[in-house]
Amino acid sequence: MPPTKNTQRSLLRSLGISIFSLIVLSSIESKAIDSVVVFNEINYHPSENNHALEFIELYNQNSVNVDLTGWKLTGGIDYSFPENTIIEGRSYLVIALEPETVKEASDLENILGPYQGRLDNAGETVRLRNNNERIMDEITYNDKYPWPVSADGSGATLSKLLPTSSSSPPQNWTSSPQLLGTPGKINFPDSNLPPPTISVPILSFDQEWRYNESGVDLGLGWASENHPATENWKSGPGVHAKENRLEVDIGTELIRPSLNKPYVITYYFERNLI
Ligand SMILES: [Ca+2]
Ligand SMILES: [Ca+2]
Repeated sequence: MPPTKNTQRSLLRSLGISIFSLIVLSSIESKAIDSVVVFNEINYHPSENNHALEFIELYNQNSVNVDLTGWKLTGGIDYSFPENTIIEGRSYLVIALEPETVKEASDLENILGPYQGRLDNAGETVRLRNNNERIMDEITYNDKYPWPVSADGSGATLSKLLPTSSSSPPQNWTSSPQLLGTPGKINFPDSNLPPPTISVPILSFDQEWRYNESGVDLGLGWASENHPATENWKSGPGVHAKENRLEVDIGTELIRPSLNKPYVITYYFERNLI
């Protein structure tokens, strides 16, 4: 959400570090929006290299149903969710390369697919996009450390330890203790594992950001849309500032508001943290 006018005015008078605080606030909100339906289990390299058993399991971290109509899986594979595809709150949905084969090998009835392409045995990136093409979740798994190597061809699936965790850090994943994993079901129902301790840097100063300093009010719903590069949406590394007394290097110099027409009243920053 853009800051109010009063907030913005004080922001512009203060040091650039205040602008950086705005960036952090924007990113937290962005993550909260995007992290509802996530990858939870991936069978990318079934035993004996039997590709017919490949599948991806999604989990809805929210308590309300999510309509996946028009959503897609992209990257290493391609799949478009048909109309009226609902993933229920706190529930799972499986998409397979050969749905019938996975149905026979498990006791799960509702399996979507087939998807195009195959999940690379050595690792690749898979994305979940909503009907606005916005990336809702992303994973770049690998068959080498720090990813769990035990999920590479043993028959055990790559399984997330906690369904409420994010998909990017390899520390959040392990291998399923059983062949073919747990399609459509919680990965570790009887586990007494303590929550994993994970240290993940959320941001570094020099990461790339998309930003808009046009001065045009984009309205309250601006964060729910994708913003490809345009004249108004530019990208540049942090720190974003108009300030010459910072202790860190300025990666992207913003327009001095007093020189801008119209006068800039709101800056927008966005970044996909998944
Ligand atoms: Ca494969
Ligand atoms: Ca599962």
